Amino acid sequence: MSQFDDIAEAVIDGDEERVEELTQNLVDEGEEPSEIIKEGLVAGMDVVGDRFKAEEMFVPQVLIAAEAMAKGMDIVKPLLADDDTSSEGLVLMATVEDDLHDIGKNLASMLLEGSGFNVIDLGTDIPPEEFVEGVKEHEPDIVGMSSLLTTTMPNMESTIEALEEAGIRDEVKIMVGGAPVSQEFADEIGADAYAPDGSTASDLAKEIID
Ligand code: B1M
Repeated sequence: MSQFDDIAEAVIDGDEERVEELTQNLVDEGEEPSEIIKEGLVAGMDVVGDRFKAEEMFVPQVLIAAEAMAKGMDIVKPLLADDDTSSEGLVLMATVEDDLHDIGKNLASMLLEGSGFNVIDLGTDIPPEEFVEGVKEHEPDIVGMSSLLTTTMPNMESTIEALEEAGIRDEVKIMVGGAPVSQEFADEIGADAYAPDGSTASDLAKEIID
């Protein structure tokens, strides 16, 4: 088993200390930060995502694994500035108004960071006007919206309308995600992309800003 596989396994096990130790070892050996992220940390989290979908892992384990992955990311992130993955673009990410779910958003944000994007996370329960302010202030390439409740999905549309009213809709690409969201819904509200999971989010993010 490679050292990357060891990191992936430690992420799956949610073993923070081992993730930190193994990640640090690879950094000390001069391994590329982007490779550590892709082949170790994200590879582990991909397995966690698959097992969650297959109901072989449950929310508490997903959270523990995500925290373990974050420990590894903390070590490699500062090194990304010297690495060629540092300039994919800026994503402004948030969960929409009235919705407090953030596990999926955080996961998608980490995977975006892992593939070289800078992410500004506004948090949860973010009203349209805060998205507008965020876009004006940070000038992101992409606005990412997450919603986990059928009752908050319409707030994605209100956010797009607010960006239109502010005259800045066309300055950004809009990506939406979250369990009840679909491609059909994304099309209906005029989003540029729908990501069913975090890995797709990073692939799509690259596509839509190209
Ligand atoms: Co809530 N909750 N919850 N909840 N919760 C759901 C979503 C629900 C389906 C449970 C159920 O009834 N079966 C249901 C919604 C029903 C509906 O709308 N039809 C529900 C409800 C009703 C509620 C409350 C109203 C319950 C109550 O108080 N009566 C309440 C609402 C609070 C609020 O938001 N205002 C509530 C509260 C909570 C907790 C606070 C207890 C907790 C959230 C903790 C937190 O997030 N910090 C919670 C949880 C944990 C869940 C479940 C169990 C798990 C959600 C989750 O984190 N999944 C959920 C049931 C379920 O899904 N099994 C449920 C794991 C996560 C990795 O997946 O978020 O889908 P997900 O993210 C995926 C993709 O969707 C995608 O990437 C991720 C994977 O890679 N993705 C993106 C997500 N966002 C993205 C953004 C992107 C790209 C991809 O870019 C923009």
